[in-house]
Amino acid sequence: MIEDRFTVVQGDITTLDVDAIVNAANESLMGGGGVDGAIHRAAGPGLLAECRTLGGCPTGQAKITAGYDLPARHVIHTVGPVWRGGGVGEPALLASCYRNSLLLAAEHRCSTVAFPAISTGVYGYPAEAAAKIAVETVARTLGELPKIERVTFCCFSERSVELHRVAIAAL
Ligand code: AR6
Repeated sequence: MIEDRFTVVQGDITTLDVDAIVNAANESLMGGGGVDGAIHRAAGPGLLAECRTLGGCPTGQAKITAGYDLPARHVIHTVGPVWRGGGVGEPALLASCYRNSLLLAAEHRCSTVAFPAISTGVYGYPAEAAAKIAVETVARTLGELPKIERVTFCCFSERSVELHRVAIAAL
């Protein structure tokens, strides 16, 4: 069953020893607050130097770098949509973030990948709807990617953990 390949944890994604952690970045890929700031701080200056060479990233797409001082081997930078009420393509763009991140992880032979709750901080996406999209999109995409063994949803709050658990139970 796909959900046997899911783990939900509460904590700081920068501490996870996985093949790739996903960063909720912005289109510049030049760092920021929230999880993006935490990842750049923990990875060290090499990460920003590599990000500068990437030329940014459109919303819904993903780009990969090394993990530098992180325990994770890679960082996959994806750009979630800013929530503007839900009527301008936000759900499809958020789903693209999860799908494209996993496709890129598989291309780089990552078998363990951890995601934060993309767009649910500064970008304002409602957490419950975002958790459903995250879980459903990862489940669907993992069906095509047998070499990805484990996906961790790394939630910052207890509520976010609960929302992801409920969404997994509803699959
Ligand atoms: N580990 C795991 N999750 C975290 C961590 C962490 N260390 N820190 C925060 N979160 P946000 P967004 C959670 O705002 O909404 C940045 O400035 C947080 O509680 O980091 O996609 C970028 O540069 C929330 O649930 O990302 C962009 O400009 C989730 O991570 C913008 O914010 C996402 O919150 C992106 O906004």
